[in-house]
Amino acid sequence: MFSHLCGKNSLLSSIPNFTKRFICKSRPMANSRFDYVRNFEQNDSILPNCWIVVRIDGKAFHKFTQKHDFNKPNDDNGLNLMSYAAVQVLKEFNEIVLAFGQSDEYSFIFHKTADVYSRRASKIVTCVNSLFTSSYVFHWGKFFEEKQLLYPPSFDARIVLYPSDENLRDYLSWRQADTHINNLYNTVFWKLVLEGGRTNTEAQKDLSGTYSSDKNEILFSRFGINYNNLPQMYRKGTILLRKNVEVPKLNGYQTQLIVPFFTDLIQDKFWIEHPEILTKDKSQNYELDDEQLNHPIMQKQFDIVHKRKNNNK
Ligand SMILES: Nc1nc2c(ncn2[C@@H]2O[C@H](COP(=O)(O)OP(=O)(O)OP(=O)(O)O)[C@@H](O)[C@H]2O)c(=O)[nH]1
Ligand SMILES: [Mg+2]
Repeated sequence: MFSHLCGKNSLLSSIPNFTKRFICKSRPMANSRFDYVRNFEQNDSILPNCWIVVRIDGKAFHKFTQKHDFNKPNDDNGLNLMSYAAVQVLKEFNEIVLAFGQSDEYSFIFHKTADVYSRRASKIVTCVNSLFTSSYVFHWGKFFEEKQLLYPPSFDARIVLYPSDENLRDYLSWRQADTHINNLYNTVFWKLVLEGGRTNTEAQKDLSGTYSSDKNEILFSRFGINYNNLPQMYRKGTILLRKNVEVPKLNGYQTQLIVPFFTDLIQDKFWIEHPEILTKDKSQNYELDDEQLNHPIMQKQFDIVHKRKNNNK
């Protein structure tokens, strides 16, 4: 609309840049009698200096995972697709210092100093959720080559503030403890149903009122499974952190990537080993272990770096 005024050879070309920016970007003056409705919009800026947690959770994923024939109780491709969708969110929002995922949920932790969208709650929660959801759909075929996506999945999302580092650590410990409780239950439940000849209702009854030790015992004595030997990803969930890592086959080239960890975050050890989460210092140099090197979400990030490097040649 203002191009004749603001173009390269326009009348304004001799005016200083900051003045031009003002003239070209300022809106026309309020001239509609409907303008007052903007005053109904609420300011939903959240408190400063608090950790911001956005948690997304799959809507009716008991049905979604059934319709898409996910392995029970854990489907590696499904869990890795969740993590790869989360990687896209971390790449977009550089103030996220950690993400934690399990089952159909992911929590994203923005550093307490984050200034994302001037800390407007609905803007943050909706943008994180929609990027996560669209990434889940967009990258589906990379994880399920043979399986068609039958209908569009959706996720709910909430935003929660934690005023202290201790509260934040307790939040993450709560999610990780929940991962263990659910996974132990689901592992025994599906063993009883799929291999123990019990119906869903019978298995549910078998497990009602049992303690962890009872479930471990059923797994060991009836199915020869030592729960502690099951993959850490199932028992502890997936933690995503930013790290400077060496990209294989590039002569020692290092770059920042999003690395999955399958480890305990309840004890102090994790927080001592990764101090940058709380301090928001620069990402540390990190040497990937074999599990991380071969993990699909690392492999996909390496492919992107390789492509970028090849295109620059
Ligand atoms: N088979 C299988 N199911 C999974 C997997 N991950 C998540 N699920 C299913 O997803 C459900 C997630 O639990 P909830 O979030 O409490 O249940 P929901 O059905 O999504 O319900 P709402 O979140 O309330 O909409 C689990 O109970 C499982 O049924 C997986 O790897 N394999
Ligand atoms: Mg759910």
